[in-house]
This record gives sequence, C-alpha cells and structure tokens, in this order.
Amino acid sequence: MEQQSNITHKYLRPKKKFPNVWCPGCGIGIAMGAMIRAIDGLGLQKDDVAIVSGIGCTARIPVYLDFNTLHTTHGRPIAFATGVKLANPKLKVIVVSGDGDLLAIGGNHFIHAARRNMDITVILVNNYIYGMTGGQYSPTTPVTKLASTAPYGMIEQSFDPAALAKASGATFVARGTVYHATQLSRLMAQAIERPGFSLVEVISNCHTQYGRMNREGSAVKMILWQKEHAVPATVASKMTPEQLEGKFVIGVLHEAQKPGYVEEYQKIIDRFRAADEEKLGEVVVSG
Ligand SMILES: Cc1ncc(C[n+]2csc(CCOP(=O)(O)OP(=O)(O)O)c2C)c(N)n1
Repeated sequence: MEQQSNITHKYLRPKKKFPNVWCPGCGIGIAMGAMIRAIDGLGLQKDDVAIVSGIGCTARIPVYLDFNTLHTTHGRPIAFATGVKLANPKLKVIVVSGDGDLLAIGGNHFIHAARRNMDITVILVNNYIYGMTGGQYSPTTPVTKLASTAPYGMIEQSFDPAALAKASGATFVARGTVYHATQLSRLMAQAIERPGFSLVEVISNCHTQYGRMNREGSAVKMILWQKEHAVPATVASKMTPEQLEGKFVIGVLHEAQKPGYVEEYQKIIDRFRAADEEKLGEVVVSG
C-alpha cells in the first residue's frame, strides 16, 4: 500500500507554491491532507475534480493542489462552483472555505446552494475567526470570546453552520475535527461521493489569532481541546442537552434524499431535446 505522505505529495504542486502561507501548527494543513486522502480513496482522477475557494487562509488550499482549481473572490466560491458544476456536471466540485468567507460575506450563497440541493461538497474550516486579515470576529465566534473587532468580548450570537445547512435543505451534513483526522477523511469521502449539497464542517485551530487573543494556548493545546470536547454522534444521541452543554457533536449529523439540482436541470434539457426531435420528425414527414 502506498504511504500516506506519498499520497499527499501526489496531489501537491510543490515547486510552484511552497513554502505555504499557513502558520506552523495550523489545522488547515490537516484538513487539506484529509481531503486529499478522501479523494484518493474514492479513486477519482485529478481531472475529475474541481476545487474552488474564495479568500482567506483556508481559501489558499487550492493554490497548492494539482486538480482543476479556482481561487476566486471573497465569499463567492459557491457561486463559481455552481457555474463549474452546471457547465460540466461530470466533475466532482468541492468548495473549501473559512467561516468568514462562507458564512459572512458568502452567507447568502451558502443557504441558497443548500436550498437548491446544488451538487457540490462544501468543506468549511471553522476556526471561529477571520484568520488571514487580523482576527476579526466571524459569524461563528462564540459569545464572550475576544476578537480584534470585539475587544470587550463577542456580543453577537453565533451560527451553528451544520444546523444552518440542514435547515436550508442540505442533504448531507457532517462535522469533524483536525484532531480526528482519519474520521475527517472518511466524512469527506462520504460527502464527496454522494450527489446533492453536502457540508463537512471541520473544527480547526487558529492559535495565532483566536488562540492568542483568548489565551487558549499552543496549537497542540487547541487541538487537544477538540479531542476533549467532541462527542461522537452515536454517543450524543443518548445524552441529555445538559450533558452536552459545552461539547460539540462529530460524525454524520444529517442525511436526506431529495432530487439534486443537476438532475432536475438535466430533465428539462432532455424534455426540450425530445420535443425538438419530435418537431424535426414532423417536418421531415410533412416535407
Ligand atoms: C470583498 C472583500 N472584503 C474583504 C476582504 C478581506 N478579507 C480577506 S480574507 C477575509 C476573512 C477570511 O476569514 P475566513 O473566511 O474565516 O478564513 P480564514 O482566514 O480564517 O481561513 C477578509 C475579510 C476581501 N478580500 N474582499
């Protein structure tokens, strides 16, 4: 069997872009590795996959990857990904995005793509902050936590991205962490494999911005926090809301069967093609 590091290197563009922009210990590298292993495990060819991002630390992922890639504008990866998928439905289209990119400036695209059950996979690296631009708060920054734009503590309630995706119509929703990297890869593979709109939320660490301001310690300490606070979905289903207080659930959180957008769109195309062919037949007969 191929060594995991070889698998990862097979999909990187090393000469072009390395060294990378991420801080040492950043969870984004683990999330990227998990995604690469998921794609490799599914046996997809590089040309069968398109990875699309907006702007931010997480959004740098496609820059390093040797697939079809698009590094677009802030908040707009889902709009670009939708276009790519409709232009070439055979592609597996994956969006990688941060909590600011996906849920603040890009929030509307997110809910509507989920509502449409657009056939794309969204991998959200949730580090609870705008990492790249100086630690401003995002829609997932927890109440009371500090950010450069919340120096007295966050007073806004935060989004639960998984619950938001489910409520908006997503047909596969999962959550993992960069600590549980093997499980994360499995969840990503499940999401990529199935049609419809899928979300994998990845709980990650930004120790340089969020961690420093909130005195949460080193990268290692923040990643161990994930281990201590994550509860598998199977265990959580037997726990009371009180027991789950302060914890978060990992695993598959929601699955549903609904027609995907691409399938429905194709049905319209097929209907009009069939009608056109019928008309052409009439012209030939009457002529
Ligand atoms: C239209 C626009 N507004 C603002 C910015 C500045 N900007 C770039 S990245 C970013 C936030 C990124 O945060 P997040 O998506 O959480 O990603 P992270 O860096 O934490 O991975 C912002 C506000 C921009 N590039 N374009």
